[in-house]
Amino acid sequence: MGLEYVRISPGFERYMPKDYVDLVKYGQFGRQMDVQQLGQFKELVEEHPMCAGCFMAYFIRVFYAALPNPEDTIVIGTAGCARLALSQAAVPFIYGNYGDTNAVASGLKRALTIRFPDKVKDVVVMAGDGGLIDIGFGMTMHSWFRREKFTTIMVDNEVYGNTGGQESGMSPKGVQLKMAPKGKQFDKINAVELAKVAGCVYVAKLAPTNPKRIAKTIRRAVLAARHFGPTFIHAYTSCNIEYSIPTEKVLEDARKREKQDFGFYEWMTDEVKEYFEELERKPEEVRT
Ligand SMILES: Cc1ncc(C[n+]2csc(CCOP(=O)(O)OP(=O)(O)O)c2C)c(N)n1
Ligand code: SF4
Ligand SMILES: [Mg+2]
Repeated sequence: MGLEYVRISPGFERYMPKDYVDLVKYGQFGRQMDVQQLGQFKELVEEHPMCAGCFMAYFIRVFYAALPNPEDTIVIGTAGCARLALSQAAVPFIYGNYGDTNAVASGLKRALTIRFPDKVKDVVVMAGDGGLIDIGFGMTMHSWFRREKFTTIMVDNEVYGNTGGQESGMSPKGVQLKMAPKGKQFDKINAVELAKVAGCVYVAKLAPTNPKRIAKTIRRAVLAARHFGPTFIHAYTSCNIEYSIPTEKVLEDARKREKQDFGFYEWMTDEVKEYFEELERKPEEVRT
């Protein structure tokens, strides 16, 4: 990790794969890219085996473009659709057992802090609704109770997508799914309020309708975790397959869900607010 590992030793450029040379020359390492320039720079994730038109895949693309220091970031994932793309990105990725992301991230973040006391190393968990709020619930909550300094991003497609359509605690009440034909009997869990009472210092909820806002939210969550404590983003990332959303209707669906359950919401402690106000006056510190 770090720019010194990413850069190619002089004289070795012609022996390295072209994709890697391009990544170092035209990519994000050591630079802050504007998400609105997507398509004009070499991205950290360019290929993935997720379903065509999957909005979770789009969200992951924006996530990588938004990372403040990708060369010093480790991403933790678990079973579920997201890891299909996360494991193909040019950022170190750790794949734990299903549901244990926040326990793995806690240990990793502590170890990195001991190993690199003078350097910033960001740890980001990205996992599904099933992984974080159902099966991994205890580990998610306890990482927040302990105030572990990393970011948790829940890619909420309101279903167990990767295993063919079981309902999760995040599925909306009443919804019928392939493997939950009777319909969901109880309300969608309020993950944002849980995160606030459990000790997160920055919490946001969004639907992926505005890439600039997604990028800003991700950067804020990573920076706040770096300095203050656990941060959480609850992102709606629809599942075309299990909710039968045709690709051309994906954005329309996101706008609809935004009006219902995913209106943009951002909450932070006073300390974090002061930090961002200060940072806006001195934006060069974003890449500290
Ligand atoms: C311990 C364990 N239990 C169950 C599974 C099977 N499994 C793999 S993915 C998954 C559901 C994923 O749902 P979610 O976390 O919401 O992610 P999505 O695929 O919807 O993005 C399950 C139950 C597993 N891999 N490991
Ligand atoms: S099953 Fe759903 S969430 Fe998973 S890759 Fe396909 S569309 Fe995306
Ligand atoms: Mg899911």
